Amino acid sequence: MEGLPPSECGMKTITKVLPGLLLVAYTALVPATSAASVITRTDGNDTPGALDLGKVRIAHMSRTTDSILVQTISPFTNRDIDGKQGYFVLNFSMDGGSHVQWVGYVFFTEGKLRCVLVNSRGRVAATLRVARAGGRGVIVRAPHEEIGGRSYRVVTFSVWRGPPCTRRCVDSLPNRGSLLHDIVAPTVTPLKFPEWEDLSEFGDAGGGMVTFPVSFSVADDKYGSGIGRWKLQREVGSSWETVATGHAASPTVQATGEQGKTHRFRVVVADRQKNQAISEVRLMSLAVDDNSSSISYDASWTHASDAAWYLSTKSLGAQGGQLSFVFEGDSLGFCLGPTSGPIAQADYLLTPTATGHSSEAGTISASGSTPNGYCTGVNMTDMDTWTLTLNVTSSEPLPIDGFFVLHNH
Ligand SMILES: [Ca+2]
Ligand SMILES: [Ca+2]
Ligand SMILES: [Ca+2]
Repeated sequence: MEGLPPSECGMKTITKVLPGLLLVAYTALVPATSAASVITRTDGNDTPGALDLGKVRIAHMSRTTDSILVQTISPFTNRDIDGKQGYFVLNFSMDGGSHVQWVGYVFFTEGKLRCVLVNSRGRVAATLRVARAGGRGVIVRAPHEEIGGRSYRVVTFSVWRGPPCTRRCVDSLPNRGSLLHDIVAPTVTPLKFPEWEDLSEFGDAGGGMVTFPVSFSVADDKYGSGIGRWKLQREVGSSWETVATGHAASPTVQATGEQGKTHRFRVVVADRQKNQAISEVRLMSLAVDDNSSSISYDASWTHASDAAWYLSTKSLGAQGGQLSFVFEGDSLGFCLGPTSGPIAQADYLLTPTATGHSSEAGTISASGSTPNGYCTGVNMTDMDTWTLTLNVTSSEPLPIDGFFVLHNH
């Protein structure tokens, strides 16, 4: 008997170890994020003068920079936006629209189009790159780091001090409220599976399949657009299949897996502006139940129902009783439970299929103080298809609840 090694791959970290047995692990992949939203708002012919606003479009130029297009209904000249007769204003709010943290002024002076970003104290904080976008627009390049690096709200204005306006005409877009641009992907907490000892959490789905709950939480940034949808996914072959989708912030989802297999799960979540994050991958190993058709028992065994055991089944082997179990892997966990009091023991022999691999032999035991869900493991030197032969040697019957089959190499 020895502890199972924690290495299925270099990035794996043990999260749960029972005596001699690794149960659940995860790969600590860096969550991936992506962004795709484009915010467009149009406005009618509602303001006199040369700078009646018609459209604003906010989009990602790259992962770190946005483009903000401000377009009028009619063409305007550079002279129309000389900063005295006319100019554009962009109000940026980083706190959901409660306050304006930065104001961008767009105007043409000394032969150049400029966008000056002024902070709430009236000081110039930065200059942003800006260019003409045809005869009716300007396009401002807004690096996220210059505007706070958070989801923001923006309101655009045009100011015109020429005919037919006697003093000045101001148009705003939108006319009410502000435009949200969410630039921050949601977050996902690590997936939680039931502990192996929580045996009642596992359900028999028939056909060698087991149901169990998966829990996690998703959250969007404070002033973001909110959670749009999450997908819980399980890897099947080389692709990810969606197990469940939803909107709830802290869901518990019933997932299904195959006895004797280690399954890989992840969550993909997007906010309402399609910023997407993919969680780290977490692994869930499911035991083979003692009731599985893959285990052969001789007539010395009795099989009973008991809600306190894995999938509500247990098998008791009388002295001299034998079972055999063929599996592929390089670690085996024997899951036992309490006896009527005295110690029960069995000898086991693990026989490899491949020539050149060594067999393994040993003894397992359980007693009245053995808790339900107790597992003890053995590591083999090689990955192989193994045949387990187990012989009960004690007069006290040996209680078997199931087996863990793991791949650690
Ligand atoms: Ca307008
Ligand atoms: Ca967000
Ligand atoms: Ca069982």
